Amino acid sequence: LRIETELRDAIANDTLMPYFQPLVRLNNRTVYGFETLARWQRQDGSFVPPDVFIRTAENAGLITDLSDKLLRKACLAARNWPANLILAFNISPRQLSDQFLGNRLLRILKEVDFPPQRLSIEITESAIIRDIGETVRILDQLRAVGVRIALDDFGTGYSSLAQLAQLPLDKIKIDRQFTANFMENDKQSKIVRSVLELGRVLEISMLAEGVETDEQYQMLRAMGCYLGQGYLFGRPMPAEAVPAYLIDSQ
Ligand code: G
Ligand code: G
Ligand code: G
Ligand code: NA
Ligand code: MN
Repeated sequence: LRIETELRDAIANDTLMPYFQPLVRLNNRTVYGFETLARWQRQDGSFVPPDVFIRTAENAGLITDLSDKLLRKACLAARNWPANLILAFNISPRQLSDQFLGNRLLRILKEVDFPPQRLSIEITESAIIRDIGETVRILDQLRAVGVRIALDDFGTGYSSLAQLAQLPLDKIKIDRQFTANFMENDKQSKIVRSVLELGRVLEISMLAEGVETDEQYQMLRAMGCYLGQGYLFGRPMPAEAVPAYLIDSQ
C-alpha cells in the first residue's frame, strides 16, 4: 500500500520518465525507432522496477493517468528525432478494454502535434480482455489514422496464435526467451524459423527481442527477421542520450 501511495504522488508530480531502447533493421543495422520504457526513480536515487509499478498502477486505477503522461513526454522527446523514426509505446492489457483508449491516445498526439503514422503501440493480450470485439474496434480506429499495432512477447503467456487470427497486427515481437536459447537449442531455432515464416505468410513484420550477441544477430539476419532489439544494439536510455546514440550508430 505504501508503494501505491508513493506511485500516486509520483504520477501527480509527473516524475516518471520515458527511457528509449533502439529498434534496429537487421539487414543494414539502421535505426527503425525506439521503444518507450517507463522509469520511476525515487528521491533516494533507487529505481522501482517497471513490472512492479505497472502492476500497481493497473490495480490501483492509475494506469490511464500514468500512461497518458508518459506518452506525452515520449512524443515531446520523439519530435526532436529524425522524422522517419518510429516511437513504440506499451499499452497494458487493462487499457485495451477501455472504450475511450483510442480517442485519448489520438487527443494526446494532437495536443503535442505528433503524427500518428510515427506511433506504434505494443500490446499484450490477457485473460482480462472479455470483449475482443471492443479491443478490435479500438485497434481498427487507431490503425485507420496510421498507428501501427505490435503484438508483444509473442510465444509466451497469452500472446499466442489465437491473437494472430483475431487482432489487426502490423508487427510481432518474438519474446526474448526464444532469442536467448536458440543458438544452443536446435528445436528453439526451428521454432524461430517457423514463426518468421508465419510472419512472411501473414505479411506481418517480425522483430526479435533480447538480441545480446553478434552470433544471435547474424543468425536472425540470415533467417530474414526484419527488426531486432536488445543490449547488442543499445540499452534503454534517457531522452538526452538519444542524439549521441544516433550519431554513433551511423
Ligand atoms: O523496462 P523493462 O526494462 O524492465 O520493462 C519491464 C516490463 O514493464 C516490460 O514488460 C515492459 O513492457 C513493461 N513496461 C515498461 N514501460 C511500460 C509502460 O509505459 N507501459 C506499460 N504498460 N508497460 C511498460
Ligand atoms: O511499417 P514499416 O515502417 O516497417 O514499413 C516500411 C517499409 O519497410 C515497408 O514499405 C516495406 O518496404 C518495408 N518492410 C516492412 N516490413 C518488412 C519486413 O518484414 N521485411 C522487409 N524486408 N521489409 C519490410
Ligand atoms: O515486455 P517488453 O518486451 O516490453 O519488455 C522489455 C524488457 O526487456 C525491458 O525490461 C528491457 O529492459 C528488457 N530488455 C531489452 N533488451 C534486452 C536484452 O537484450 N536482454 C535482456 N535480458 N533484457 C532486455
Ligand atoms: Na514492449
Ligand atoms: Mn516484449
